[in-house]
Amino acid sequence: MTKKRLFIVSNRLPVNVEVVNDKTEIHPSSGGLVSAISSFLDDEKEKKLNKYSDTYWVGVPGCTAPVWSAAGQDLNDDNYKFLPVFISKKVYDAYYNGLSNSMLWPLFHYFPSYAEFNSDAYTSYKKANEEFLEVLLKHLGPGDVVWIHDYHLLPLAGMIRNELPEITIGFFLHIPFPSHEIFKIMPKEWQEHILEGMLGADLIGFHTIDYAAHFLKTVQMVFGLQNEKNIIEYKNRLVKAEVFPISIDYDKFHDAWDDPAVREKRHALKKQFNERKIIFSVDRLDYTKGVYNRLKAYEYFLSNYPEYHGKVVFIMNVVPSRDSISKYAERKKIIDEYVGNLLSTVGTVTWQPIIYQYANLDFDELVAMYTSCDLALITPIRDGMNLVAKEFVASRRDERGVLVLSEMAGAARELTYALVINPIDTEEIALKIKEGLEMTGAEQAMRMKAMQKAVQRYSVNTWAADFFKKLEGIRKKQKEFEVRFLDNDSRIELLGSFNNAKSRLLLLDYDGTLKPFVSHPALAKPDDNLLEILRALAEDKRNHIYIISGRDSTTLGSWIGHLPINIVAEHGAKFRDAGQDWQNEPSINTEWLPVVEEIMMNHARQCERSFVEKKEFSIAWHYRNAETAPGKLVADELYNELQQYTSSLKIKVVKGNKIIEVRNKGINKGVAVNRILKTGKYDFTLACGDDTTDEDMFRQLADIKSAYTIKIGPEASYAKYNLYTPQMVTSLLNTLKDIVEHSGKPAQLKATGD
Ligand code: GDG
Repeated sequence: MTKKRLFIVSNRLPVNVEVVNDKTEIHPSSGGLVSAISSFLDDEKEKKLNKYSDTYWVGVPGCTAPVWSAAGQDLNDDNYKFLPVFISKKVYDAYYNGLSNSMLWPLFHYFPSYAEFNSDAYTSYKKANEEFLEVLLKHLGPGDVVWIHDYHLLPLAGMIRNELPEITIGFFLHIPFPSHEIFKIMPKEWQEHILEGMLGADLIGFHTIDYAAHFLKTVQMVFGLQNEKNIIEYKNRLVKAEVFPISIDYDKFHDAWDDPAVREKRHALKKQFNERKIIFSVDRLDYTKGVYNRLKAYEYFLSNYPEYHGKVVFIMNVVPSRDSISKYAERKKIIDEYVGNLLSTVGTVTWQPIIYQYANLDFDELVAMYTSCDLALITPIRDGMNLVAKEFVASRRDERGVLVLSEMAGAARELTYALVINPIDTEEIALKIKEGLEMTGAEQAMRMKAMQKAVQRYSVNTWAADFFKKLEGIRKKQKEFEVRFLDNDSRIELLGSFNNAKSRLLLLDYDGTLKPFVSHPALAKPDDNLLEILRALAEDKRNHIYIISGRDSTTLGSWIGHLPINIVAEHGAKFRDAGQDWQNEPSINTEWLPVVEEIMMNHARQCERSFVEKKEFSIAWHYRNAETAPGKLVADELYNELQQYTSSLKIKVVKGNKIIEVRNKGINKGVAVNRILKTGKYDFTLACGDDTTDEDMFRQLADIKSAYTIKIGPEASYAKYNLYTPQMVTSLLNTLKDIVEHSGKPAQLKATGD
């Protein structure tokens, strides 16, 4: 097996290069992402599973090109080869501070009023992403895998895809993806550019189901693209959105309990605060982290429960961050003032209710704090995941300590045994602090053990391994989905199989497959030529023909009911075997139809030349004749309203080719084909269809070797082959008719030149 190369891409390289007193200093920086990927790679090496010959890390080095060159070979790490991206200071500032942290960060964390929409900053954002692209293009080759991280690089996957359509790309977003209402606050051009960029990846990872769902909904609202089981069909490719809750190196934190330096610091802290209960928090200085609300809640706790005066201390560590952005500098001032006030109003000569540090803790100090506190108070207003919560849990080898955690942190989805609070509810936080400080040892242990199990189960290497596994999975699925036109060889093979088969199944969609699309469904009546082909084919007892359509049974019956062929109407809700009566799919209900009809009629009135097609068990709104822009607008609105109305009902809203259709759940062409397959043994199957609804049929037949599935049109599909037009289908059927009529003499089996 030839080995691929892996390219990790993040804003910063995991190394800092500085010149101090004329000497170059190299400091590796080991953030959460580095430890996640390193421990995954080590694990793979240990198990001799590593698929990558080399791992490169692409990012901004934080120094100039000459300084970087001077550091030379010393820069290489055991695990990674570093590829620096040099961006001019001006562009970097606008890309990093101006756009990433002053627009994307606040908007994605639901602080729209903090977001600044500066078009020069967006231009720099694009420019910086282009610089990343340029470095990557110098190195990437066939078979390589790229994994891009975070909001700084949202457009990059799309840019790479334009240049290298075949490359494997994963993308992971470390912050929340907001609801489409929030996303759509930014200019339309940016929305499309960002989504297009993200959709350049094969797999897009999020921390929680909510973020993935918001992304899928946003893609639907902005591009009108639906998803099937989290898979979007975009520009003839499949793109999957999945959930991968990032984690920590559990053992590193769990084992640190016994580290002599940690033990010493823990004992010192315990001694210093004697019998006092310790509350602890640590986070970067950021308005999303809820530091101000936390202080308010602590003050409220002290004023409501005065019995705790002198018996509790809150050690609050704030880590300097992004201080060149005004919103961050303002935050610092607000916190400084609040703490000063609290100390002067509540504190006494012998008791400081709060100890506030604005500094970076080293690892030992951090774990000493995690392991000596009685309660960790983590109250972000919004947080993608929050690793501090997981680290605190992993550190508590003693199974003691209480976690008070905001429901707005991604981590709250997994750490369900925390005392979960709403971060702006001061009273609730105060109450939970009290409850936590008074919790029995037995309950603390029960909760802590349950949370430790949750963190351990999906530790950091599992996270990365899971991502790569799913990335391979979607690449495999894409292979089944490619456009492959029915060429001469395949056509001859198909005709040969048909000729040799004893029992043949022909599954034919109608509109767009046997007849081209026309301005109104009623105009698609079959012509004599088509009827003659179908009749001749049906006369051969070896052929079992099904017209399998979304149309109503009355129309289909009146058009082709006189022929000895079977009909499946309304996507399978009704069916009729040749010469028999119509039957309904049991369990179908139509109580919802009048309401949906009214909603559709209201929208049809807003969109000229659109119309509603009412069937017995389903209903469709068509806008093929409408102007493109208003058609799309009304389609989006109608789709949303129908989604809302149908969310609690057993019905499905489906977007097709210039059509929105509502029908019963569990009724589709795949289910219908499954029923048909049980009616006999077929050694040849041909299925033709043009619409998204035909994909269910293609998927159902995907594993049957003797099945030829053909998508009509140039789009990628689960079908094995594509044909351009309905005329080509008729021509193929005509050749099959010739074979039947000449009883399959081999001389007839040559391809006609379509
Ligand atoms: C983003 C998302 C998501 C903090 N102070 C000190 C220190 N830290 C370490 C912690 C932890 C990390 O920094 C902070 O991680 P978070 O997850 O809490 O937050 P962000 O930095 O905002 O990260 C976040 C994350 O990406 C991963 O996807 O969870 O939601 O915003 O590891 O330990 N470490 C040391 N001293 C400190 O003073 N040594």
